[in-house]
Amino acid sequence: MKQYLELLQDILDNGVAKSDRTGTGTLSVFGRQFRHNLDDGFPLLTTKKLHFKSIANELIWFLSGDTNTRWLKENGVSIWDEWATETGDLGPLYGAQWTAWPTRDGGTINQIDYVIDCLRNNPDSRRILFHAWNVEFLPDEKLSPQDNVRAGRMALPPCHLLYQFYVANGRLSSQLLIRSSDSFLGLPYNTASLALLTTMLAQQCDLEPGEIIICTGDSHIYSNHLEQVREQLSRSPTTLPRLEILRRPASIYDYRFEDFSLSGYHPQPHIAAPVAV
Ligand code: THF
Repeated sequence: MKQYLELLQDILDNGVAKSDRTGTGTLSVFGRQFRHNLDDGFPLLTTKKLHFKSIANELIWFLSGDTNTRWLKENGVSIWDEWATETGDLGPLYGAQWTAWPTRDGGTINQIDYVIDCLRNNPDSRRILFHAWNVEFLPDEKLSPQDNVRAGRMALPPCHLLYQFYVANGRLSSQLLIRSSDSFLGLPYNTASLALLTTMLAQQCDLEPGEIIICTGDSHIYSNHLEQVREQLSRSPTTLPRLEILRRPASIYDYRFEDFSLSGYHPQPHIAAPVAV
């Protein structure tokens, strides 16, 4: 994905040194966008090996409404461990807001059901979106992630927060706003996750996958990822893999990792980097 490498170069060239919540330090630019046509292949980086299983299982976990790391761990995914309590809880973040946004009367709203209903019955709508930024449950910045969870808040505020969908000529496109983009570690995950979600929604709604568009707010590289970024920029992207979904699950909530078949993924070696907590 050339656009992704161009963004990394842009941050190196134009980034301003900024401090951040985690105390690590970043180079940062504001407001960037890139797009990818899903006909051109599945957007999983070829310039470093990505763990597709973590990406797919994280998405399945979000859609299940689960906000505890137990299921993730059982399925070989450790990317949320740093922020969880001893019992694995992360508070009401993504999965909770996507599928069970709390209402005034004590009920919940499933925003994913709403999106599917719109895609099937009102595909020209300009309101086909779901949002994770539920201000009432955002963490208190003075508390640790774990203390926030104990106080009934999210361990972390959502990074990828607004997902919007668009249908034209039988094709489903999507646009995602990432307010804070860890461009070396998180952004490749978020990009592949959006592509996977778009492909799943298209299958469920009898549409073809179209384009994905990623919009990033604070687009940064952590100071302890600079060497890794330079290594990655020295590599050339190769042909993207293809994603096939092997069956049509009964609903968007019934996908399993085994349903996804990725072919032709021949990435260059993994580049390890520490995650800022
Ligand atoms: N916090 C920070 N600092 N960066 C993020 O990208 C991030 N997220 C989620 C929440 N907080 C964040 C967590 N997502 C990795 C990838 C995604 C994460 C967290 C960590 C990571 O370390 N990836 C390794 C491999 C690890 C593995 O697959 O087991 C990698 O090399 O890609 C972004 O939404």
